[in-house]
Amino acid sequence: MTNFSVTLILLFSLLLSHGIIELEASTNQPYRTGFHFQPAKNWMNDPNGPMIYRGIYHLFYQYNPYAAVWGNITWAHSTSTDLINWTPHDIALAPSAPFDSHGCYSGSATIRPGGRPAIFYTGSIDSFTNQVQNLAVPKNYSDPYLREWLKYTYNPLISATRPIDATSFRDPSTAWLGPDKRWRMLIGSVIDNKGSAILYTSKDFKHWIKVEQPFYSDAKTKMWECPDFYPVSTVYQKGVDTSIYGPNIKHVLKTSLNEPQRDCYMIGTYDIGQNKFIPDPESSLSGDSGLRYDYGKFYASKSFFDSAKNRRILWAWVPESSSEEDNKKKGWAGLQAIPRSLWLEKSGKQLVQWPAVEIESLRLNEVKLQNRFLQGGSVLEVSGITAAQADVEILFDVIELDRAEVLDPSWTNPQVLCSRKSALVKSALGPFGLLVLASKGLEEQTAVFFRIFKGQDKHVVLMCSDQSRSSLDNTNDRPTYGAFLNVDPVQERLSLRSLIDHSIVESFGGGGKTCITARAYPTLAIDGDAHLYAFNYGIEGVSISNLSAWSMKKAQIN
Ligand SMILES: *[C@@H]1O[C@H](CO)[C@@H](O)[C@H](O)[C@H]1NC(C)=O
Ligand SMILES: *[C@@H]1O[C@H](CO)[C@@H](O)[C@H](O)[C@H]1NC(C)=O
Ligand SMILES: CC(=O)N[C@H]1CO[C@H](CO)[C@@H](O)[C@@H]1O
Repeated sequence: MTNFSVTLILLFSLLLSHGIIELEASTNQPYRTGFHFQPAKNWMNDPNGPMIYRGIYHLFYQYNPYAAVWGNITWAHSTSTDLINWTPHDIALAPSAPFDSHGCYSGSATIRPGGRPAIFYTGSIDSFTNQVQNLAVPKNYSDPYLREWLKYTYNPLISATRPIDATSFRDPSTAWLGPDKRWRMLIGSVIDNKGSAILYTSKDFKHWIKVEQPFYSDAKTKMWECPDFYPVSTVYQKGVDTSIYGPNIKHVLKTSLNEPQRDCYMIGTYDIGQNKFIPDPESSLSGDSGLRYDYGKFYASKSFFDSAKNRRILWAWVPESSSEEDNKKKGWAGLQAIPRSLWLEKSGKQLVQWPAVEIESLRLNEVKLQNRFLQGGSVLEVSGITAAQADVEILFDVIELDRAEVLDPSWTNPQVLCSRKSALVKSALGPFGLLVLASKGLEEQTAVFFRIFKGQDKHVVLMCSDQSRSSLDNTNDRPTYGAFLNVDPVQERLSLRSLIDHSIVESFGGGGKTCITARAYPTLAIDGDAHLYAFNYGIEGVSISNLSAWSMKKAQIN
């Protein structure tokens, strides 16, 4: 971190003492969030065991109580009534027994019949990180905050058996109950170099039997972390309980894959008799067309069914892009993405995600623009909001689609295409979009934008998030992310929403069909010095048919 913050603190106290601005003076911690969940300090990674119990939302998460780096892993615990404002509780699970002496790793909650929650988590049992699976239950079911958890006496309940390697055996999923009254649960692994989800079944939740063949495995993947498996409705956007099986249902299987970290999913059919998942023909984990929840920084996600609002909510860890040294200096590392509702898109070929509606209660001072023409090479400032802590929605009208650049058939990898054609590279239609966390002189900016190409038989929309100029401090990782967006610009206007929060930008293209989350650590575009612009660096003009931007209130994030 740099020493300009001292100057800023002086400036802020000066302004504050004159009552000129009311922005929170967070200048010594310019990268802490205003409305994204994070603990007061130290290291956080995977979300664990999200659930709703007696009207209270619970989020547990992987947490090191002692430092801003990974280690000594426990389950920290917070609760909320609105998914936005959170109250911290004591650590729920910490290493204490031979079956978790070296760490309480990730796991999931299951609501059993009668509304009784239970947690399955991975225990690390030695310095080689050999792993087993353990059960914990609430000490007092009458406490809606579920503040104390009891580890089951007969843990571990599941240990690795050949050919599973106990160092690659973790992250139990939420369990589901089949029509045959047997519980089922997935555990992530890699067997014979094939990334795998292993299925276990149980009659009583305590004695678990491994199903011989993997639930699903893929030789093109390595270790599967945090498998998630759930039904989605083919007829409406509402979520359904994890145990639902029957007509008008498809299933989603998600895995978290490393190098690079990414959360990939497939849509398909669940054959409960054969204990197998059969992906739809066009659904695959690998290759340029593999589906991801988010094409930026977004890992180890976990979903749960919110029975109070009949929706499925997705949580995910958003790691830092700064150096470990910087993380130690700032005293914390890791954020959670804004919880998202998710559902199956009409085509049945992909999911759609959208920030939980509760987040809109933080919106303040709407600024609106309508029917503004952005000619090629122009930038338009959106002023009147706190641009470092904001929510913005924009709808573009593209008129001259005929002039779109032809997509070279070899350009199949959208991330490579976004890197090659950064925000500064002009084409006929695009880049156009938003410059967020931007400094006044645009030395710093995170560009979230579209580019339209003419494909074989239809137009192709590329969505990019370019961090290459997001910080003047080049010790930060500043990647460019990209994905294709399945919207036909002839039929539909292009929409983009970005949630901007000091060091994180979560962007949703086409109403949530393509999502990209990025981290940025500006040195100039901090707090009151952050700006927001709409831009069009393409040759052809585009219109902003609609733009709404809001300052966001601070949430109680812990
Ligand atoms: C259980 O929780 C309820 C509600 O918080 C509380 O009234 C009760 O005293 C608790 N019971 C025990 C044994 O702690
Ligand atoms: C602009 O946005 C508002 C609110 O999202 C919507 O009601 C209105 O129809 C939009 N107008 C146009 C021209 O799209
Ligand atoms: C405070 C504490 O318990 N720290 C421990 C964290 O883990 C390392 C090794 O993984 C131990 O050496 C520390 O004592």
